[in-house]
Amino acid sequence: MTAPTRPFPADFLFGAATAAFQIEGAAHEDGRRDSIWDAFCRVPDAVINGDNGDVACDHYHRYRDDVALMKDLGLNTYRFSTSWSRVRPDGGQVNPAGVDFYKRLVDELLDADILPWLTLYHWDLPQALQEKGGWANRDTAARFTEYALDMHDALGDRVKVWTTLNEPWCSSFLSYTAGIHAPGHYSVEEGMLAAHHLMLAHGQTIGALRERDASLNLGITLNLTVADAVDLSDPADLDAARRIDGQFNRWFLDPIFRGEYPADVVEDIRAVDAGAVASFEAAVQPGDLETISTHIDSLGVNYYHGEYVSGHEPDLAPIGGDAPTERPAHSPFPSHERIFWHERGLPRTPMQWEVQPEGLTRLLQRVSADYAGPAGTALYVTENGAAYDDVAVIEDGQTRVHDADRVEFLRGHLGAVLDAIDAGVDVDGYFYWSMLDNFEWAWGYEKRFGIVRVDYETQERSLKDSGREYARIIASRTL
Ligand code: GBH
Repeated sequence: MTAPTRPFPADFLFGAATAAFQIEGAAHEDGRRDSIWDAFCRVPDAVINGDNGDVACDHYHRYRDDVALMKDLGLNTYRFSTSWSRVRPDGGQVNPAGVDFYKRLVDELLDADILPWLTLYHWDLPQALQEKGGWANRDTAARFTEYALDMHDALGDRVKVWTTLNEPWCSSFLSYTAGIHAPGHYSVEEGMLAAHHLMLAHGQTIGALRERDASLNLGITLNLTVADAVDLSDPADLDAARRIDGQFNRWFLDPIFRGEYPADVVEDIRAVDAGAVASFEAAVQPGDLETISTHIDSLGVNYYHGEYVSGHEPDLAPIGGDAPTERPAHSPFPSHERIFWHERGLPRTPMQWEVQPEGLTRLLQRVSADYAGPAGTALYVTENGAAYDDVAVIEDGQTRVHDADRVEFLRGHLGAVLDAIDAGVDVDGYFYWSMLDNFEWAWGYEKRFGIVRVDYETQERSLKDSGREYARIIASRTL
């Protein structure tokens, strides 16, 4: 008996994703200066093992080999980010040597017939701008648009897909409120201000790029989730799910697609920190929401896991489960006091994230029905993947990783995308996170998400079984 095969739509894009700070290394070369992540890596106990991005995957020097690997995999597209600290090392003056790296990378991708999918901000703010308040300072949004236009000057003739931000929830609440990501602050007020200024940066940059070239495909990537209540008949459980949905999803989707912040979330936060909300309300200037809700052509959905929550104890998953070190972590959710995580027996990855492919189907259906569909915005899964405890073995002189768990994760989530497509959702592509094992933020190099293994001693790359499986799926365009 042969297994049934499921075809993908003819123009569906298969990709893989990375981010500049996580792979490039060359942190002090060709004029690059510190980003907030370089600085944060020097904070005691901020990152496991005191790891940093100085070398990472040395992609800055090995990008040709890495693009060759992408070609072997058969990728249609590659999602990468550009480093603001390379391009404008102090947040101001342009550094041509930094820009040149991205010109070389894009040329290499185009030669390999791989569509470059460029993200302008994947969390690495120039440290010089953090010293002026970072994303809590409204001026940072204006600086971001200048940097975006530099990149467009350099690459606009060859790069047609532009994403403003990756996961603004992480660059605001995880970074300025929970203290888990750079710059490691613990302030609800700064988190809210950062989130608004990131949205503003997004909206005004979409407008500026569209004015330059109406044919560009412009969008943003959000980390979205499905929040399930433990007991659907318990108002406290439903309220916990509403709070999670509000703070992860609607806080960003509503301003972008509806031009408003969700009032229920504002009131939840006011109840615990009225000062933070007052300061946020003062920061939202007339016209901001109009700017933020500028039409986008594509919405990137990053999905890793769902949330299973109740309004009652016990709390089985630590709030802010992203904190791996001794350094204190606060909750990234300003209104978290009635949210408790429960166990539902799903498999978990070593990050303790639930494996729940079906959540991706429901998420895509919901985002399409409530937001992207009516707006005429295309949907892409711009990140999905898992860290597993990979074991490298040598067979016939070759390094192999038999990562059956990741193969199953990949197949499960691609199946979930097909289920969404079968249900009528228009999903135009999928990017596995990540192309390479890389610097996993506060987890340092301890967690490996790649379909390609990186040996950090030798920088040798080896295709894992999951990479081989992905290549087969891409070649046949069926699951
Ligand atoms: C992505 O973010 C990043 O874009 C990428 O750089 C990173 O390497 C990759 O994932 C793997 O981590 O309820 O507080 O425990 C991940 C998005 C959203 C996943 C929040 C973990 C847990 C939040 N994250 N989620 S909490």
